[in-house]
Amino acid sequence: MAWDKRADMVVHEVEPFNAEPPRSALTGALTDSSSFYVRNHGPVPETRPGHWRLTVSGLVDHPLELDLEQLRDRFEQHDVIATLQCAGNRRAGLTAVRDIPGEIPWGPGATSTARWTGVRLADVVQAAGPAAEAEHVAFEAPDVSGIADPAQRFGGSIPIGKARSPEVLLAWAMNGDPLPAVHGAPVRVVVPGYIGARSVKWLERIVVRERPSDNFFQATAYRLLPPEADPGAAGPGDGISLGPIALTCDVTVPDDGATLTAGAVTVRGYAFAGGTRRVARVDVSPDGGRSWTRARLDDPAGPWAWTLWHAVVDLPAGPGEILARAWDDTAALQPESAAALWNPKGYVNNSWGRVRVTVEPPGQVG
Ligand SMILES: Nc1nc2c(c(=O)[nH]1)N[C@H]1C(S)=C(S)[C@@H](COP(=O)(O)O)O[C@H]1N2
Ligand SMILES: [Mo]
Repeated sequence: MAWDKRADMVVHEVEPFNAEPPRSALTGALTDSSSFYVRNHGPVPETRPGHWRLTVSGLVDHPLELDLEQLRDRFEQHDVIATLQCAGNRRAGLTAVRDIPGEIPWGPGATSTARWTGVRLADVVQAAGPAAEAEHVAFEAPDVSGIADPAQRFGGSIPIGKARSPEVLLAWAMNGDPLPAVHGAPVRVVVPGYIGARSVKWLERIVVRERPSDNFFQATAYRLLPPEADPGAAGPGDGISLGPIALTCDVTVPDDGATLTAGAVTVRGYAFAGGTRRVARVDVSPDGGRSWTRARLDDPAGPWAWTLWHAVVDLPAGPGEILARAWDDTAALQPESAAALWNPKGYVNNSWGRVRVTVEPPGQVG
């Protein structure tokens, strides 16, 4: 498998490489790097660590240019365990409602969790001396994407308040190993709690600005359009900008389409609240929503990591659906139906988790 990924990765596109692990791979607190989902908008750029430079410019008193060694030497090193999640995670649930041409029908695997090592973006921005008018921090990468017309390099931005938060890293290691090329080597941004698109890979430039980035992937894409909008006609500023992730959860075990035996089964899954919220409760239904059982929540590996959960439920015989729904610590519950969430680019399907199962009656003894 390309890019050192596991053999059973679900490959949506070979070039650019876009792939998610099977849902059963998402049952650990950390996702090993060979299972971690990949979301690319263009070809993986060739970057040579020795030639890599990071510039910090824009509304700063002291523009910086740093090589990898200087970045590591000048700033304190930190570890953060963070879940990344694509805004298109679980899009397949929306595509099932109504077709979404030109967008990848991600299952529940466009999310994964790793331990990231690097320096704080806050420290680097502080060293550059941000001006009083600074409101946003923009990131630019060298990979060129034909999704934008004309083709454009990938970029995005976050508000300066988030950029100053200690969890946001410029990371060169993932799960204790050097960052793999496909995940952004030599250095990527990791913005915990925000949609994956803001965690810009192959980072080359940081620009401190008064306004959000004008990059296509900030200004036009990764915005939630109303259902009647024509996505081809959408321009900069249309729709709702996506930043902090919306509360979501899904089932990782059993698999969608599994055949099981009636009786006690353990249902597992992940839940993620995004932003600065926490997962407070998860309920599981073995019978399409007629009855519900409170799931047990594992302690997350850190404040920016998903919450894994499991519940033992009594599965009735017949074709059926296992459902899962999460609450966060503002007592907000996920929306029930994907139909109500349908939007032309297929972002933020945070409806209840659902797997279809066929359940056979217990076998006769003897
Ligand atoms: N330079 C660059 N950074 C990028 C992207 C990209 O295409 N190019 N994709 C973004 C999106 S949409 C997501 S969801 C995450 C995925 O990170 P991963 O591929 O390491 O899982 O990277 C983000 N950073
Ligand atoms: Mo994404």
